[in-house]
Amino acid sequence: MTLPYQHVLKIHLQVNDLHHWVLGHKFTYRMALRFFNVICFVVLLQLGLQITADAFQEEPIRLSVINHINQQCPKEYNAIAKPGGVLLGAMRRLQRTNQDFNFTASENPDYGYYLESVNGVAGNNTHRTYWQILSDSDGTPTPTAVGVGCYIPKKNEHIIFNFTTW
Ligand code: B12
Repeated sequence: MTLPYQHVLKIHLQVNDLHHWVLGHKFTYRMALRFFNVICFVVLLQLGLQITADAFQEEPIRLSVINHINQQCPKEYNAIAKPGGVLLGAMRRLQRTNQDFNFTASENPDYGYYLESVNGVAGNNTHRTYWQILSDSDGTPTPTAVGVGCYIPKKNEHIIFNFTTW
């Protein structure tokens, strides 16, 4: 049976061995401290660079939801798109981070994603209603030529989801 003081002695001897090994290799505590500082500096530098790179990887866009049919107040959101990324990505990101915005979309084999509903209001074939997608970059809202799964918004672009009839 090993007594507790024997354990302490064993650890002490092992630490001593390590200390001798360290000294034998001319590796002082001061050097260890300097090494630790360099590691910390490199890690912090990398973290800083990563944060800066991420900031450049984001393109803000403005999303408006207009529903005159149900006499709802227009809503506006700030969303983040990736450079060259599709509108659907920015919408999904917004949905994850803002409880006030939600949507559903269905996949179409030919044209990508069809925007079915926004904030709980869905288009309806009987009533001939749908969510029109408009881009308002120059003050004249214009329907996009493709759907949310294919449309690539530009930085600071204003996108409008307009509930209307066809
Ligand atoms: C009628 C029509 C509509 C109607 C569909 C109503 C209905 N339920 O019937 C309405 C007005 C809703 C519509 C909306 C849009 N449309 Co449209 N539409 C057409 C059109 C003229 C005929 C489609 C059709 O009936 N085909 C015959 C049936 C039997 O085939 P189908 O495959 O079942 O058709 C369905 C799909 O086409 C789907 N659909 C219609 N438009 C769109 C758009 C997208 C992005 C998706 C995923 C599906 C989809 O709805 C049809 C009925 O279920 C086509 C052009 C054409 N000549 O094909 C454009 C067309 C498909 N639409 C187009 C576009 C861009 C849109 C919008 C994105 C416009 C906008 N900026 O708002 C929106 C969709 C918005 C959203 N909520 O996602 C483009 C798609 C181009 C692309 N490469 O993505 C097309 C090709 C016209 C064009 N050349 O610009 N559309």
